[in-house]
Amino acid sequence: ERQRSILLKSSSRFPPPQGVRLSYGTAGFRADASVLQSTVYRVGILAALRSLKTQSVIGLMITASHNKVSDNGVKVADSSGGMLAQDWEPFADSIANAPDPQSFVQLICDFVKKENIPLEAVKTTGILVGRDTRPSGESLLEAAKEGVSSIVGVVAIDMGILTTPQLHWMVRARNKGMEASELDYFNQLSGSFRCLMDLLPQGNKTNEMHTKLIVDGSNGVGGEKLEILMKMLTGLNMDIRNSGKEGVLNEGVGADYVQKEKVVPCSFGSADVGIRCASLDGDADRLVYFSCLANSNKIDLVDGDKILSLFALFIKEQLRILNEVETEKVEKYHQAHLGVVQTAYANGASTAYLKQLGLEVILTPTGVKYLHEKAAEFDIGIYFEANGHGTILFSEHFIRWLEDRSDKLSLTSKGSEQQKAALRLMAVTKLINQAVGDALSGLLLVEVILQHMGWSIHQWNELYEDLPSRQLKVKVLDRTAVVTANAETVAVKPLGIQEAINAEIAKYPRGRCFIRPSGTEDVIRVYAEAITQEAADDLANSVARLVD
Ligand code: NG1
Ligand code: ZN
Repeated sequence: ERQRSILLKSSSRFPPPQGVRLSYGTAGFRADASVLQSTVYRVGILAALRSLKTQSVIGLMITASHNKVSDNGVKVADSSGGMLAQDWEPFADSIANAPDPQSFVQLICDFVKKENIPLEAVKTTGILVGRDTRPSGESLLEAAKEGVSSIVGVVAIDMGILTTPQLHWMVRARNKGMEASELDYFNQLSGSFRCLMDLLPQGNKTNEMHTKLIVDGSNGVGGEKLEILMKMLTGLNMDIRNSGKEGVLNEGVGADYVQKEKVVPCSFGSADVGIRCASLDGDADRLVYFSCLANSNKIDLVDGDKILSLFALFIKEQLRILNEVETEKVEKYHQAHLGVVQTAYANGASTAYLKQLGLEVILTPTGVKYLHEKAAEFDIGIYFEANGHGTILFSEHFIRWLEDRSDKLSLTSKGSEQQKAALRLMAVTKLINQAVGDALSGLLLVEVILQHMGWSIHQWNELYEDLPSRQLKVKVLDRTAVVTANAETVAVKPLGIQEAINAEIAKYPRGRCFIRPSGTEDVIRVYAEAITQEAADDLANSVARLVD
């Protein structure tokens, strides 16, 4: 009862906006920052309840990622460090849209009862709250804290400005009983990076041109964090631009812009031709690479699919070395189950390449939560969206086996190729973020693998040639009219539309096309692929007309 009156009182200070319907989409709530105060406050309460339910630390992140600076958003990092459990999403939707304090508090009480949420903390609970560099973040963070502390017994811990993956990493680390400050994060990344550098094959010294990297920080939080991290690293020659000191967040810069428009971001140009470049998004959970072309603002894009391919190749190679067992006496080796997870947006050439490497490739619907979930089913699961969000997950079982194996190898064959392979894999498990896709850790892994292979960005890019593709979005009144199946590759509604799409596809050799409702914008997205750019454009345009 005391709890009820606290909630009534505090929620009356956060009236919901009129006439706005919000939904916990692909990546939490997103909207114009001016309407989010009440939503963020309410998500603070949700996070606090989640913390009591799981009796663990939960995260709350205020960001709208690659969207424009006047937008903002809020999402919850679950106790594992991953996305909020999907069965709580409907509750998130209903509380965000409750029209008044009474109905809001009633929803909370009903949910607490239904979910059997203990209203006291037995184990370590608490909410880590973070935000990106958006100016609106400061007051939204206060609203989140108010929400959290209106649940008796749960405290909000203000982590300040962070990248989204840093916050997820911290939640995961806390719940594993590990140290989880920002410095711990930087120490783990730089330490494991150093370890991989020490294990580079002899003689793989690439020339100066190949070692230089220029990073586009999207005028967001990623650039400034990378500057700190860079000071802790040796063996990398990095020039960080668009780190937010001037220039507008995500405007003409960043991974989303570079990947969708396929042009150079601001402050890159002809002087950078031939040099390896990377681009982060506004909250640094996406990473793409590119190189500038001479006499043009176009780029050679090296997208998430190619990062995935590079990672897959490296891991596969280390597993192969590890499994080169000379005698039967050595214990039976572990057939690590390595798999990759993509969405329908993955370039068809990448999927063909990965399959040709003998890898198991799984498609899921768009949204990190789906990819992550699938990847977690493997011993080693690598997932990436084409837009550059992805990571590598290692199962606990595999990590234990690897630790054991590398202990034994250090006794029996210290310095052997096998021991090195084991140590490399161990370092990768620490370098690459196990909670969520992380542009900073991904960048370090790409860099060290390129040095390992002795490759330039061009050699990497030539692993396979992307099929020309086109992505369009069509503004519609009701995007829910489109319903998809089979990992979004088939539209089952409106009736008959898939047959019409198929008829278009049939006109183009190696044509592939699908439509789906966006989870973050009021649009239907159209994706098309074909053997020429012109054909891909035509196919996308004619299917867009079917949707309109
Ligand atoms: P929607 O708007 O559902 O397509 C976009 C991206 C997703 C994901 C989310 C969250 C594409 C085609 N879609 O989702 O991959 O990153 O935003 O940020 O890039
Ligand atoms: Zn992002």
